[in-house]
Amino acid sequence: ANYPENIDLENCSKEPIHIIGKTQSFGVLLVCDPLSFNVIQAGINTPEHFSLSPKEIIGQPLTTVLGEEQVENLRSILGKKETLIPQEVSVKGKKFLLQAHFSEINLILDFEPIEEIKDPFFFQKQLTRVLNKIQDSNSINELCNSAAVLTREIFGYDRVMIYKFDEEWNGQVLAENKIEELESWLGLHYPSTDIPSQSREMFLKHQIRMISDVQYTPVRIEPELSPLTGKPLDLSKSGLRAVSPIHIEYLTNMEVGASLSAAIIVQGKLWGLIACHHRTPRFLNYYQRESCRFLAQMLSTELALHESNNFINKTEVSGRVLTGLVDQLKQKGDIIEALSEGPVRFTDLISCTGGAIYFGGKWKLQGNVPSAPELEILMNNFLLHQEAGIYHTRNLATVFTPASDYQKEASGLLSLRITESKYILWFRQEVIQTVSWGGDPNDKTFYNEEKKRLSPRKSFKKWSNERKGISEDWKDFDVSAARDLGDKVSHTLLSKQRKEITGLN
Ligand code: BLA
Repeated sequence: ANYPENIDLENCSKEPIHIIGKTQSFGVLLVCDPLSFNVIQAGINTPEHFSLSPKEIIGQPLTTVLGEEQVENLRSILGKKETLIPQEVSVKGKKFLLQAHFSEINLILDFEPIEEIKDPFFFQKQLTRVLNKIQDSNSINELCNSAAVLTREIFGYDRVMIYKFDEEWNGQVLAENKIEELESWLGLHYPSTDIPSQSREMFLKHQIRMISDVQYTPVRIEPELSPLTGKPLDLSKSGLRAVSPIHIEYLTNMEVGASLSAAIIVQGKLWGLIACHHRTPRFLNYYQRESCRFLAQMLSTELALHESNNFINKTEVSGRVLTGLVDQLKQKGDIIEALSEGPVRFTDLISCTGGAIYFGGKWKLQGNVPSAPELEILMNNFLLHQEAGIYHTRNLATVFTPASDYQKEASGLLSLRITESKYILWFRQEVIQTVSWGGDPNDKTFYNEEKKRLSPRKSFKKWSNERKGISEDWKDFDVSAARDLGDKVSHTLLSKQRKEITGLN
């Protein structure tokens, strides 16, 4: 293909989705000067919602839309800094939910039409059941399944998925609940570029995103630049923010008519999403969206609990191994011997297929590992240049090419440097995996001449490939076990030196 220069998937993360300058059409956006309360910008769909043309509103006092009393009310609420609490207002006899927030010095007002809510306590009535279901789960898998089922029951989308990110921000569908007609995407993988970094950051901050009608006509905001700042409006905090055209094309190719995504955040990090799809347009009002956000938070808390229990269990086991190693270090004069020849060995500390110790110019190898000369080259040409004392990878050959000679036994490496001439290494073998993707991630994108931009892949049909040269990944508790052993060995070394200097025993 003939790509213009500088067009590659990196460009996805440069899509300026926060200053898109348009809104979705399910509501109306107005911008006010917070001092005068004059309307300075407006979405051009005011006629549909307010029966007032943009000309009748822009440059006019906000009272033109809301009347004296409601504006006065808004003023006093803003004074109290309760900006994010939405207010029910009426415009020409029609009811709206008004959400006010600041974007720089622009006062942004989101208006969403609101109908009489049939059962305002619908979600609250489900709460006990939701909590019980979520807290009763015995595993992360069961938990994710329950969350998918509950989300679909309560919010009624055609397909609900629990989508989890990996370390490289690729993702996988861990759980799914859907209407029968749709084909299953359970277990499928998707590349990181499908949800670029700026979109993930937005989820971390705002947690929920509704696209109520994928086939909507984007609504322009007039004038384009804020008269207060002279810049495009940052719409990050507005629920009405229009959608990146690339993503609209993506959803269209997926035959999705509406989506709702809620962030799953574990220990401050975006762990995944509750991703909901509907084949036709679907609108949830603000209160329903907040309920979904809340459900995602309950799921997040429970996931954090499962993950930390897992961590505690693993560290309990490695704690016992470490105690054994420390006893051996106290008893034996030789550190290599203490770590590799007693009833407990350093390779028992961390799940691995082999290990190596380099101490005082000598190698001690255990299990299935590369040869000493190969390790010597790895150490001198690669490990010595790593800044951190602990280095790990599940894919050594991609960062250090000579390692492709021994990738079968050593795709994964966890390295602990005690001093420049003292190393402990753990290896993990290659695990060849068949990975199924939602569409071939290699031809996901092409440059669309007509649209002058990237287009997402057309097909999301299952596509499988084999992953080679990759081991099981190293977990936080593996790294923390290595760190603990490093501390103990350093301590032993120090006290030995002290004894040698003072001659005490
Ligand atoms: C946004 N991409 C998203 C979002 C999801 C996905 C969930 C958040 C918005 C939403 O809720 O719809 C991706 N959706 C998925 C995946 C599954 C799913 C993986 O259901 C799996 C089942 N996308 C591309 C390419 C680019 C791109 C090539 O495929 C860039 C060139 C961009 N995706 C992109 C952008 C957004 C996005 C810019 C942000 C959209 C917005 O908020 O305006």
